[in-house]
Amino acid sequence: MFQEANTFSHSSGQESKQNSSLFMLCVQLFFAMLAFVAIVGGYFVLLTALSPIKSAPIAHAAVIERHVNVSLNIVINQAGMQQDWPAYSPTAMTVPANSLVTVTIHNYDLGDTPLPTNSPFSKVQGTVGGVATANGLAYNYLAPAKVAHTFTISQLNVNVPIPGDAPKGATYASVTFTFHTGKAGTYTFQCFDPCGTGSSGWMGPMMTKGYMVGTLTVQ
Ligand SMILES: [Cu+2]
Repeated sequence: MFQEANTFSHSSGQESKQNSSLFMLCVQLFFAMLAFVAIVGGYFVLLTALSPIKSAPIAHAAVIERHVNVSLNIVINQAGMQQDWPAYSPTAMTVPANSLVTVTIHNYDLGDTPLPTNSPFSKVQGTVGGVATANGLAYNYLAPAKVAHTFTISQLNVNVPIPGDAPKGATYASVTFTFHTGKAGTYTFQCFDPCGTGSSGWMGPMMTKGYMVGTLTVQ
């Protein structure tokens, strides 16, 4: 009995040594697993946190790739309209948001209405590349005296002066430019060249919807 107990106690001492190293091994394993979980978990947390940032430019680029073309005329003395009042035709356009819009304007109202010297509206602004093309030639500025109209969206800082000269034999001047639309909304496009009536040239068609003032719906 004593012997047994002694043996037991003896072997128990060995066992407790083994147990303690086994315990240490378990502790080490536990911490190793904890570290593993932390690293793997941390990786996925980081991946999740970064993924919107990584995917955002791609989504943005995909959206901006939408590219539409719109045609706009500047007409005068059309049936049913005030005599000698130039007008955009149409005066309502709808384009997609966050997109590129290429506008082609045919200006049938030839002849210039000079802008004041140093008018900011003689500069092309807010278009892709800061340029427009008139009758096949790129430009970023027109001499104030050589402007017939402008296509201006103040809210989007877009301004394109439109020449009053057509190529020989043509009945219109052709102007093309591209701009980015931003968020959806209702914008006004209008002329800032004093082509209207009154001593200032700012009355009549310049302030009347359906003439040199139009609505751009971005949706
Ligand atoms: Cu005008």
